[in-house]
Amino acid sequence: MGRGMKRERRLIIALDVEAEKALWIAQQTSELCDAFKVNYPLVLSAGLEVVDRLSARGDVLCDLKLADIPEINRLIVKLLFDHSASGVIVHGFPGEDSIMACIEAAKGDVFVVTLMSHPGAERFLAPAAEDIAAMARDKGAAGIIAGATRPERIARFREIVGDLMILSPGIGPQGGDPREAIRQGADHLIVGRRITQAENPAMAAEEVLREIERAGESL
Ligand code: 3DU
Repeated sequence: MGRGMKRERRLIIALDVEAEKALWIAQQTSELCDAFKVNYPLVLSAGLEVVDRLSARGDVLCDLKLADIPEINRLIVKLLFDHSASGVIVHGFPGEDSIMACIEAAKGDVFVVTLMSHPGAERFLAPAAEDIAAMARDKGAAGIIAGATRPERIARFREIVGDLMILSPGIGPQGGDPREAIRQGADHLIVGRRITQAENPAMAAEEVLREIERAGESL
């Protein structure tokens, strides 16, 4: 990824599984996605070495949704890039100094969470999400995260962030429709369980890729 996430497949696979399974899925799907995403369940159980190991198969986006004071965010971001991360996902609500600390410490892309995909995001994040997206744009983030469960909001985020990347999680078990997220302006879908819980993850990834392509054609 360096600075600049690939936009070839438009799919990021969320590896919220134990380490050996994550490495096996990465091996099966490395040609089918632009990056792998890791989160606390994998990193806390396997350690940051799993990021180094996955990075042999593709770009690794570390979704630790950092939300701390600038100094602690900076230390964590440094650790992640020392372990071969290609990008990080951070929360926007702690404010611009916390975001800036991440951007300054990163040796790759920083993505800022705007509106999450779960129902509870309605109360605090939904009213602030557009403001957060504008801050991400103004501070030099590579892109934003916007849930696929509220696709109409993605169209508005696109107007705000221009050509920054929009990565959209929340499809499959969370109820978001991949085609709708793409049509409303998402660059990439982040997909976890629909692929990782499938009997054949590569086939499940190919199915998502076909949906992305069809949605792109109907634009
Ligand atoms: O629901 P899935 O199994 O496809 O996993 C979605 C992943 O994306 C998971 O790692 C989760 O932490 C992340 N994510 C969201 O689901 C929603 C957000 O708003 C941000 C990240």
